[in-house]
Amino acid sequence: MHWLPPNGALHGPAFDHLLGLNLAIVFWLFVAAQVLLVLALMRRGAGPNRGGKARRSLLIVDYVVLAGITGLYVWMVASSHRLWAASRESTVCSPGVQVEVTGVQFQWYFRYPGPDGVYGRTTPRLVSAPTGNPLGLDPADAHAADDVVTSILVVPVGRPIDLTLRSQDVIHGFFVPGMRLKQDAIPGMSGHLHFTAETPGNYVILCSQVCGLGHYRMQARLLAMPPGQFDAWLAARERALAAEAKP
Ligand SMILES: [Cu+2]
Repeated sequence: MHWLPPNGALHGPAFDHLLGLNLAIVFWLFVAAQVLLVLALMRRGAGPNRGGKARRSLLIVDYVVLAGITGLYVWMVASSHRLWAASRESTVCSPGVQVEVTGVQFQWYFRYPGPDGVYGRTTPRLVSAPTGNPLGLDPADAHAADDVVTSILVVPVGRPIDLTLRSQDVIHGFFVPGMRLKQDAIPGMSGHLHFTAETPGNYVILCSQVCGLGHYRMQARLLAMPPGQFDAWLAARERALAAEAKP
């Protein structure tokens, strides 16, 4: 659909098709409701209804139409569920890329688990953005030493991405229109979101929940790049981390 932002995700065309289909169904239901309304008004204007015939037409308008619309909505839910569930299963096939997304008033942070593949422990009392530890990484945990924290979400194209969504304070809405992704980040819970980027480029990341006074400026950037370039980028970040850690 021409009025949607350009799509960069593998599941995008299926999502756009479903959106168009749902909008078309709702549009024609609206038109049908208006036609029924006008017909009912015209019949009422034609004079008093007569006994059994009026009851029969009421039965058709009330129950048959109601059953039809209920069936249609059930079908709409069932047909969209597969697409919805595919992006929210709790596991992702290897070699997937793991990234943790954390919403904080009013900023998004992204964490890569590093070569060990395990996210290090975080502790709320260690959270300190001014000293470069916005997620509260615990230095006592060995897994935390190689965790790369960034304010831009860099992903490779063609590889499945497994996002773990978290929030440090209030409910934030992780929203990437160009990747057809939208899922809330809820404090105390970690949700999953899967996708595969297909087109390299820059995509805007927004917050779709009104999360406070600075909500309007809660934006970040998703950068999709070829896999080789992504590996080089991550390796450079790891080297910088190792150099920083050396006394
Ligand atoms: Cu927010």
